[in-house]
Amino acid sequence: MSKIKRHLVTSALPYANGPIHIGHLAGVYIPSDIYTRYLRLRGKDVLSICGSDEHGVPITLKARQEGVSPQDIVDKFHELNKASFEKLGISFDIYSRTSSAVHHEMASDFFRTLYDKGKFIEKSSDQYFDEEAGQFLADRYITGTCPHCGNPSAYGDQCENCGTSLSPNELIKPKSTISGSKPVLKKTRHWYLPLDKYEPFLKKWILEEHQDWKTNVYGQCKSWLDSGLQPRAVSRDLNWGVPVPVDGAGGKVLYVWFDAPIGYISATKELTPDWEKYWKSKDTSMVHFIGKDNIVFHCIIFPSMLKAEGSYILPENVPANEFLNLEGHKISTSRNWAVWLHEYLEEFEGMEDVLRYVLCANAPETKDNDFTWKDFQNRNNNELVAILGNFVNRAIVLTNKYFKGVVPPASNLQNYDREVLEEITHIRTQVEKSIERFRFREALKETMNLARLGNKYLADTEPWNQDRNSEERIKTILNISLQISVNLSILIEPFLPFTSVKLASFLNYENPGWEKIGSAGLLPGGHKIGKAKHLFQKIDNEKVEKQIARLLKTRQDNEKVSIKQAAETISYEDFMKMDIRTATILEAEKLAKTKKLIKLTVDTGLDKRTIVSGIAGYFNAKDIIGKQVLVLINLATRKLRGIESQGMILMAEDIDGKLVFVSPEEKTENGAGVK
Ligand code: B3M
Ligand code: ZN
Repeated sequence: MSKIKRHLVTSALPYANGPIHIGHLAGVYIPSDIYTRYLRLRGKDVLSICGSDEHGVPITLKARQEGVSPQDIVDKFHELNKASFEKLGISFDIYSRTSSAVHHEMASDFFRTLYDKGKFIEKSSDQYFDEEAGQFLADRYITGTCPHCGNPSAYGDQCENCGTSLSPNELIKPKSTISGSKPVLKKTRHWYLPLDKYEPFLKKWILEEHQDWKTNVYGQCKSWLDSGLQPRAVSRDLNWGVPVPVDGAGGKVLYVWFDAPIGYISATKELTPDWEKYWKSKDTSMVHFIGKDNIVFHCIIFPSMLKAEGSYILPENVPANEFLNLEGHKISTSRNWAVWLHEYLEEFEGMEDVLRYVLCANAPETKDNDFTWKDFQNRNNNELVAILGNFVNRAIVLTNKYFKGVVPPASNLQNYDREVLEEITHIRTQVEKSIERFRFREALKETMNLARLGNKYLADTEPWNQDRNSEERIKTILNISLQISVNLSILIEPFLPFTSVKLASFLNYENPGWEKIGSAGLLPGGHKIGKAKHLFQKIDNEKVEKQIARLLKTRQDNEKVSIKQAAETISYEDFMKMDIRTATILEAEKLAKTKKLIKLTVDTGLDKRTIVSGIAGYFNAKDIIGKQVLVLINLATRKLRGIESQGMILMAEDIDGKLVFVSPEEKTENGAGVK
C-alpha cells in the first residue's frame, strides 16, 4: 500500500427496483464497508462511493408490472435503500443516483468523447420488435429457449439456467415479455464497443498482471478472454435512460451497463471538486466490490471503456463474492424468498451489528453459502453474547466492583501477562493482512480471537479468587483485561461499528485510531471507566421461529402458485409416440467452459448413446455414474456445444428449478419400456 496516496472504493450500484436483501449485503456492501472503515481508521484518504442504478430494463419492467412510471419506482426504492444502508451503518461517503443531472451529463460526455475519438462501430442490424407494443425488445423484454441448455425461459441477455450470456437473436422461439406476442425482425442502428480490439490489453492487464485477483474473478475473466470477445452494443431502443448524444439518435438511450459504472465517476464528482484526483492519478488505488454476476462488466467492459477514454485509472482489484442462499434455497426477489434489510431493521432494532457479524462470518467469499435463522441465533448467542459480550462485561464489572471503576495500575508482569499483551499486536497484524487480501471472514475470526483470549486469560488467572491472588496481582490482571477491552473496541470497529462506539463509551474512552492498537497502557492507570451494560442480547427461540414460520409460509404460497396448470390434452396415440426406456448412466463428464452441461453415455438396452444434459448445477458428474434413469429415446437429436445429444433424461423440477432424477424404484434391466 505504500506508494498509494488515496483509495477509491466502489460498491455495485443496486438497481432501484426493489429493496436490499441479505444477499446484496453479504456479497457487496458489508465487505466494502469493512474495507473502507478499516482504511479510514488507519487515517488513509478514502472515498466510498455508491448509489442507485436507476436505468435499464429491470426498472422499466417493474414500473410496467406495477402500473406506475419508472421515475416513481426509482424514487421509492432509492429513498428506501439509502435510508436502510445508513441505518445498518454502511458508511458511504455518498449514495447518489444515476437519474441525477450530474450523471446524465457525465455519461453523455463520456459517450461523446469515445464517439468523437472514433472508438465505436456503428451498424444496423435486425432486431426483434413487438408490433403490438410498438417497441424493440432489448435484454429482458424478450424470452425464449436457450440454445445451449434448452431452458424455455431464457432472457434476451442471459440464460439463468446455464449462465451463458446471450443476445436476443440466439433465442429459440422468442416471445415478447410485454405482450407475449411473437416478435418480428426490424432494422435498427446501434453503437458497438469493439471489445475484440481490447483483448490484447485485457489479457496482459488481467491474465499477466493480476494473477493476485480472487480465483473466482480471475477464472471468469480467463474463460471470457479464452473464448474471444465480440463487439458489444452500448445503446438500446428504449425511452428510459441517458439519451444517446448523437444527432438523429432519437428514441435511443445508452445501454444501462454503459452508463451505470460511469455512475461511480459522477457520484465522486458530486461529492468533491477533487474528483479527478481520485479517478485520474496513478497513486490512487481503486477497488470495485461486486457480486459474481457483475464480473464481466467490471473486469472486461468498464476497463475497456476507461482505456478507450484514456485519462482514467483502472481498478487495482475487483473482489467479487459468490452468492448467499437463504435456508437452502436461492434468494429470489420475485418469490419473496429473502430477508429484507428494511424489515430486519424494524424487527431487530438495535441489533444492526448482529446482522453485520453473521453476514461477514458466513460471507460467500469463495463459494456460495447459506444463511439460516438458526445459525444467526447461534452466532449471536454463542459468539457475540458468550465470547465478546461476556469478556468485556466481566472486565468492566470487576473493575467497578474492586476499584470503583478506576483503572488499576499493572506491575510485576508475569510471562503470561506479557504473552497476552504481545498477542494483541500479533492479532492486529493478522487482521490487517486478511483485510488487505479481502478475506473478511478470516479477519473477523482473528478479531474474535482476541475476545476469546480475554476470556481464557480471566479464566486462567481468576482475579475473583482472593485466596489465590494478592491485591497487586488482581490490579495487574484487571489492568490487562481492560487493555484487551480497549484494543477490542478499536479492532471491531470495521465489522461492528455500533458495538465499537458502545464499548468505547462503557470505557469512557474515544477511539484513538487503528495505529494505537497494541500500544502499551492504552487505557492509563487512574482513568475512570463507566458502568457495564450489555453489549449484546440473547435471541430466544421464539424470535427466530417467527422468521422461520414466515419463510415456511412464503414457500407454501410459492408452491401453490408455481404448480403449473395441466398442459393441453393429448390423445393416447400421442402419448404412445413417446418411447421412454430405463437406462443406466455409464459415463458422465462435465463439459468444460459450460456451467451446467454434463455429457452422459447411457446404456439404453438397445445401444450406448450420448446425451447432453443441463444438470451440472445439481449433480457432480462422478456421483451419477451407475444410476438408473428414464430416457426418452426417440426425441429428435440436437447439437449442444457441438455434441449431438441423442435423447433426454426425465427429471422432476421444483420451484427453485432444482432437478431430481425420476428413477425406477427397483433396478430393472435396461431398455424396459415405460407406460
Ligand atoms: N445494477 C446490477 C446488479 O445490481 C447493477 C450493478 C451496477 S454496478 C455499476 O446486480
Ligand atoms: Zn441456458
